[in-house]
Order: sequence, then C-alpha cells, then structure tokens
Amino acid sequence: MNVKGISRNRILNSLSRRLSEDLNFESGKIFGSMCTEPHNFARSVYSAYLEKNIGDPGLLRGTLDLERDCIRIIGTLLSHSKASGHIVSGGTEANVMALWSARNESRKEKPEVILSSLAHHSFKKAGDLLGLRLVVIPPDKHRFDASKISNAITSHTILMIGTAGSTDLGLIDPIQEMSEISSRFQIPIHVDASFGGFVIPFLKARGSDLPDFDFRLKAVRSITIDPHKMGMAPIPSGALLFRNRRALDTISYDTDYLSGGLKPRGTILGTSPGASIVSVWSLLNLMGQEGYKKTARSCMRLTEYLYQRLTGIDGVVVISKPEMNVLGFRSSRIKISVLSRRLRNKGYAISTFPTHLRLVIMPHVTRSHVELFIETLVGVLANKGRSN
Ligand code: 0PR
Repeated sequence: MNVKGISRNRILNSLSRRLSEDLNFESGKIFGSMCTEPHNFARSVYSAYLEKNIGDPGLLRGTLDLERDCIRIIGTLLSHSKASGHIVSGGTEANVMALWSARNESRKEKPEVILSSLAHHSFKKAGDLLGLRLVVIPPDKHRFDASKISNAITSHTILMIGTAGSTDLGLIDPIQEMSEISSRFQIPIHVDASFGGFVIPFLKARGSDLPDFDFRLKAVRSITIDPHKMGMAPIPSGALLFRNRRALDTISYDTDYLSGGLKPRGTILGTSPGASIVSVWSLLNLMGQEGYKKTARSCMRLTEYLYQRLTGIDGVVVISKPEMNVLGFRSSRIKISVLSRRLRNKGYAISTFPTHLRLVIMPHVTRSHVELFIETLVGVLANKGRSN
C-alpha cells in the first residue's frame, strides 16, 4: 500500500489501461460464457443499493420482503407459487445448499447422491464439503441415463440430480422419467436449472416442445435457477427454491446477536449483497413474462441460424440439435484441442469439452458477431498446413 493515496484520475487512468486486457461482451468474442451484459436498469438499481448487507436480515425488512416477492415470482414460473427459498450468490452456492439440506433432512448414514457425469462440477465441491458419496452415472446421448437409476439406488441414497440446461450442451435430462422412478423409491430430486430456468418456461410458452422439469413433477424437492445467467441480472445473483419450507429450516441456524434481531438466512454466505435481491426484484418486474420471452426467443432464433450455418460447413459436426441457446460442435478433421487453440489465437473465448467446443448464444451475441465467428471458423478450418 502507498503511504499516501493516489489521485482519482490516476487511478481511473490506470484502471482503464489495465482492464483493457479484459475481454468485454461488445467485442463479439465471448461465445463461451453463460453470463452476459447485465440489464442496464438492474445495473443502476444494484449500484444504488450497494450498502445493503442481507447477512443481518433484521436490518433490511424491506429487502426481505422483496426477496419473498422474488421467490414467489420465480416459484410461479417454476409451477409452485408457495416455494420457499433465497436469492444467493449463484449456481454453486445454490447447489451446495440443496445437497446440504437433503443430507441434513435425510439423516442417513454414509449418504449417497446419484448424478450424471455431465452434471456441473459444483456438485463435486458439494460432495467433498459435505462428505457425500457421489454415484456418477455415464450419460446416454448427452443426457442422464435414467435406465441406470434403479441399479444405482441403495439404502444410503438421499437424492438424485437432474439438469435442465446442461453446462456442456444446454440439454434437459429426462426429469419426468427420473421423477417416476424416484417416486417409487421415495428419493427426492434436485433440479439444476441454473442456466435453463430462465429459458425453458419462456421457450415452452413460445410453443417449443420441451419436457417438464420443475415442481410440476412431484419428486422435485428443490431447484437452482440463476438470475445472473439468462435472467440478465448483475453478478452475483442465484436462486434456490425448495418445495417445502421444512427443507430450508434444516440449514438455518439460530444466532441471537445480530443487530437487526432476526436470525441469519439459511444460506452459506454471511455478509452478502442485498443489492442482488433489489436488482433481481426490479428486473423481474421490469421484464415480465413478455420481456423474458422476447429475450429467450431472440437468443434461440440466433442459435438456430448459427446451427444452420454450422451444419452447412464442410468438416463441421454439430453434436446435437440445440434445445436452447447452447450449441456444441467439433471438426471431423482437426483435434478439438487444436481447433480450440486456433480459435483462442484469434481472440475467441470458447469453452472446450472433451467431445466438443461449446457456444453459448447469450443476449450480448449479435448476428454480426455470429457472421464474424463463422468467417473466422471457416478460415481456421482451412488452415490445413498448421498443426496449431
Ligand atoms: N449449474 C450449471 C448447469 C452451470 O452451468 C453452472 C455454471 C453452475 C451450476 C454454477 O453456477 P455459478 O457459476 O453461478 O456458480 N455454468 C457456467 C459454466 O461453468 C459458468 C460460467 C459462466 C463459466 C461464465 C464461464 C463463464 O465465462 O460454463
């Protein structure tokens, strides 16, 4: 630390110079992010309420009321207006909380959780932190293989996990089928709709034939859904919803000393941004169903256009027809790692999975970004002589 402070101007200059190395969403090069430019209105609301610490909830009774509204609105979107839950820091915190609560409620010895090998890596963190054995099932055509569930269930199983909008391809697991099996064995399901939660209901409303994934399915105990992904809210904003209030009580602790006089919320973080709640509430109200439908529809139209362009390129293999605004592809001639490196050399940020590269067509991606990407890809694929 300097002995004396530096002038604001020098600091701002230094920030703009140093942060110019960061990629930004307008560059058209970020095709690998499930986050996007936050909505301008939510951004301004967020910065107006920076001081709010929901870690001492009794101080913020108004903010708590807004949180209840958020959970009611999101719960209604997920077919259960009476759900309980919280606005949290993101999908990882929500997924850890879901497993934490399932473990505490079940009280089984040596608890086990059944999940697909394609489930998000936050479940590995949860398993490690909570001492859970993860029973990992290989996928069938990039989705949870429901035919393997019955054999995987033991007297220690406490939960199974389905994903609605998978990290690698944006696909929906057969959660209805999982729900039928799990009802037979009385094993509840946690649905990770971290990405798909703000997409699937709106695409369904547009007439897309997508399967049920939410509280309509009786075995679904909890759902993760992230406003800071397709909800377009500022980071950090996640949400975890439980079917029953009881599930939330299993991870709530009494602490008498907080200055507002209420016990802390049953989340992992202590001090945490009330501004997330305020901005999510504002955005849900500003956008309404029509606003989110429009966003999901326009991302999907662009994804379908990209799909059509990619399938027309000789030597490009699209992994599966996109169900939402995520698309996986590879080259039939160049190794994935080489293709990924070549695109990175051209400034593109694209997620690389063992079987494919992933493109996420978020609201910041425009038609001209897609055209430029296709042009670059065609050039990169034609660059046969180079090995990197
Ligand atoms: N569940 C699913 C299905 C996810 O895809 C993710 C993250 C999470 C849970 C965890 O959410 P948080 O990151 O909010 O804790 N999905 C993105 C991914 O891993 C996260 C991401 C976002 C990665 C932006 C890169 C990036 O630039 O791809």
